[in-house]
Amino acid sequence: MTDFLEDMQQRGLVQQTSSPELGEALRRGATTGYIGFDPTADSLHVGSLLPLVTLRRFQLAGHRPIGLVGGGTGMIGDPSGRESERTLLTKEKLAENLKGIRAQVERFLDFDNGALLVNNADWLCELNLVEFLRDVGKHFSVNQMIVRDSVRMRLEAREQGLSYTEFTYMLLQAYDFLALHERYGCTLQMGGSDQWGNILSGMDLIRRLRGVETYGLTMPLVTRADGKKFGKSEEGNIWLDPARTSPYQFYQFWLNADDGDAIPYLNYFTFLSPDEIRQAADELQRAPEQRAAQKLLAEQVTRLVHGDDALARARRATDVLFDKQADFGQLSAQELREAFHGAPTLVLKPEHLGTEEAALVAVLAESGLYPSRGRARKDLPAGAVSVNNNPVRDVDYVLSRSDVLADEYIILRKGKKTYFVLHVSAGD
Ligand code: 383
Repeated sequence: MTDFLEDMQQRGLVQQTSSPELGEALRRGATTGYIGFDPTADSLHVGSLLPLVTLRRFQLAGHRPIGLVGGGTGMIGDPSGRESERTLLTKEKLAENLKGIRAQVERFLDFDNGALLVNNADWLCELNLVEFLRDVGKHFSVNQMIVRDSVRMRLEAREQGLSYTEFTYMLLQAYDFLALHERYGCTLQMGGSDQWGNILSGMDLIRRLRGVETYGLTMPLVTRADGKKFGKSEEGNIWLDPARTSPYQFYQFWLNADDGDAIPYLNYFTFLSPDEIRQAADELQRAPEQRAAQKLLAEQVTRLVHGDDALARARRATDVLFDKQADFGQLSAQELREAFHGAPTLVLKPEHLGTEEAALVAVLAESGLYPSRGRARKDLPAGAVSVNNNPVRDVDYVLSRSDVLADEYIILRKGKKTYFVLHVSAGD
């Protein structure tokens, strides 16, 4: 058995622990611990990756992880860290979200070796209000609840306030810990530092009702050296769902990590040993321009989340797209799709290739890259536009069959990095 807590500490992953005895308890033997994920969207994003990786780390260290999806708590909405009241999700939307998140949590757990995946709707949705208030509510002091960060912040910002519904959230999460304690002997709850209050509430409830000491551990908020918010690119959130953030974009996100972030992220998000990470740190210091640490990071995390094949495609697309002379013709349709995922697209009918409709200036105007054909015509001779990475200066250029990559795409670029994808397809 690896020492889970020591490993977490070494990696800089421990923000708070409930008591100094946690390490001892973990060393005594296999421990059951859980982390919860609410179905607020149909995919998790990299903000939830740390807890997911931690569940896996917990299991690899010889303990039993429980991944919990919040089919019940998702109906209410956690006020922790939120500045304003959430809008309730419909039951249909919740069911859809739950499906997506469940599948993502599953990937990180090894069910053949004892891991569990549970849904708190199974017990929360059975509760009877009056009994709940008598059995559980009675143990919560409103006086204490209102000084917890999640509640206090919303009470101070009076114009936002907090509904009775969200105020109750803490009790439900506390009840979950109790339910998992009863059902599976769970004695540890982990989460991000925003979850500290909810975790303490659960420990309190178990102590009062069962006279048992349980444990809590939180992880720090992941930060960025440049002070920006972690987990966002210019285009928005970095999601774990490949349909939202393609494996290529995911790979690029990690590859672009700041020098100051690469080593902490290797510690947080990979299973590499301290020795391997130290080596990466040395290399980063010796030859920062090689970005070896970032490459290692991008490789490890993309493989973990999307698998080997997706990683191979992302690397190939990266090699080609970042080579000034590269021939885009080397890429497969899927590689192109993933690389240009989210770029604006226009459908071009195959029968229009080689005709007036496929005149480059016409397409540039229609795509919106230029406000008019005239403006495009003016810019082309300077080499401002490229087709499949080749500058086209001829104002009379007509796109033809031979420009179509992988039987499907033509990639236009204006300036250094404004891309536009022409999808050659008979459909509309
Ligand atoms: C629900 C029921 C439980 C235990 C936990 C929950 C979810 C929890 C919550 N967590 C966040 C979420 O779901 O809201 N109340 O978006 C995030 N987590 C994890 C981690 C994190 C937290 O899923 O800090 C980031 O990912 O704890 O914000 O019985």
